[in-house]
Amino acid sequence: MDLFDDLPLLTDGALTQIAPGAVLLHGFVREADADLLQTTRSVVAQAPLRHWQTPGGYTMSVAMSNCGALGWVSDPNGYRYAALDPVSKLPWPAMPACLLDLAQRAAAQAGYPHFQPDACLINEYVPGAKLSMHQDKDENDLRAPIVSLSMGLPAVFLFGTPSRKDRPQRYRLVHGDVVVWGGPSRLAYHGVAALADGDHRLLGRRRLNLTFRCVGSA
Ligand SMILES: O=C(O)CCC(=O)C(=O)O
Repeated sequence: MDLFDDLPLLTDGALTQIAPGAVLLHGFVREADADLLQTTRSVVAQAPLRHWQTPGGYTMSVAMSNCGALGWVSDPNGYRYAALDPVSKLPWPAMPACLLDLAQRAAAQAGYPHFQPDACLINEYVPGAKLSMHQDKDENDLRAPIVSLSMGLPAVFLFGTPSRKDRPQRYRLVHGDVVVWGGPSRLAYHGVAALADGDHRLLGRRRLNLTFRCVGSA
């Protein structure tokens, strides 16, 4: 059985409310996807993807980089945002205007106007890579939503509630989909199941995810 047989397929332009304050914008990026990818490639050419160590001593299966004023980093001392890339000791590349514009348009469509992200985490998944259930809670400003763009191979996104005890729902995310969550779902637990193998027309055997956040000042 195909991994996704039990998940509904929706058409571009459709919007699914996945939880209070949380929506999936199907096919939000229908055009200019190659340009967005090229822009992302130029960011990771400056700040290469790398596998962070977790505070528990594990190496993450997802490779990560950042652009924007602040970047999410992890090492045995903990998770945090940093203005400098700890590998190069340089500031993260600036957030390209087309990425900022995409994040702001998606947030507005989901009911969050005035979104001003200062951090964009770039996640690269290869087959088998996954992200365990977690909350995004390292940001100082929890009023702003999270905006998350999927490109490349499809993935199963797990989205729960702010309570770890609640069983998450599963959503199929394909190239061009955007998920936005905030308000009562801002601290919802979420994760990504192990990526199934495949061959995407632009990204081959990979999935890229761009997660925009407003970290804000304390
Ligand atoms: O890859 C995704 O779709 C989600 C990424 C995510 O949950 C995160 O970066 O916190």
